[in-house]
Amino acid sequence: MQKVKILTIIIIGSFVLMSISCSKKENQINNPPGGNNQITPFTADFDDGIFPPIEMGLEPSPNIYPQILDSGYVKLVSDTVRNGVSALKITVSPVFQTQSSSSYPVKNRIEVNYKHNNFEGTEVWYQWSFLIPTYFIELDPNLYPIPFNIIGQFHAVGDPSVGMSSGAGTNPPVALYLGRESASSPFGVKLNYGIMNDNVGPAGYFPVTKGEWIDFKMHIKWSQDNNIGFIEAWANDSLITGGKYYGKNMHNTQPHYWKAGFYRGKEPLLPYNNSIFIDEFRVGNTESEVSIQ
Ligand SMILES: [Ca+2]
Repeated sequence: MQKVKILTIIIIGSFVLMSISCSKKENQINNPPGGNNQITPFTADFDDGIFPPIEMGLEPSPNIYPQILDSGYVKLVSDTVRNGVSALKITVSPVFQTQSSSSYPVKNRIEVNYKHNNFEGTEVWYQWSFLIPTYFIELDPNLYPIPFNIIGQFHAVGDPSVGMSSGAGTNPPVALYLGRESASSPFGVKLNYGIMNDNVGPAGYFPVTKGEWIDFKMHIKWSQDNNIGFIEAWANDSLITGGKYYGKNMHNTQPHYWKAGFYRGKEPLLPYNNSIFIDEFRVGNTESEVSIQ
């Protein structure tokens, strides 16, 4: 696979975005709306050391950005890697708080974002490796029976043509919820899929063993049509969706973007930190282009 070491990542703490590039050359993926164009394969292996920011700062609290960098809540590590010499460690902390609007609860979140323009009609393969450390602190399932601890999601973008200034108020059409459904349920990830008020539901589940890497692979066709859009996904090469799981996965014509890290809510602000390691984020046209083996 052609390996293009360009990384465009945006770090969010609260509403803060930073785009960072550990690039060796520019790689822009530009698909015209409605097209079925081939995309340029992409790999973020986090092996290029410290990456320089190329974009940063959003309302309402841009000053939190240097806090993230200085405090090490997002950093490259060499002691826990899936491939190569380093991976990214992301740590959520009570100091990172976000609130979509005054009617929404305050939540803790810190994520890296990858923005690429996979427009409607595009069929894309994604691979993403992550590790939940053995010291991860779980929510009490008796207090929070439906954990809201999203470690990866595709987030919507506002469509000005339909009056949307941002993606706020939309749900992620693909989201990975980490936790337990009940005290007796296994620790793992629920893959939620669909557009709110229409077709949202669990599309798959897989257990998570703390301290072990999981290679999560997705095959998605982006569409606003229930009969065209689909996802099929694998965890460590085990199919978790029973084949292609169909349903619309776009709120509008604008391409969604990937976020990974922690977004936790539906519970009081938690007093502890939690970490996740990520490595080998890949995007391609075929399974072989994103295969990690
Ligand atoms: Ca790596």
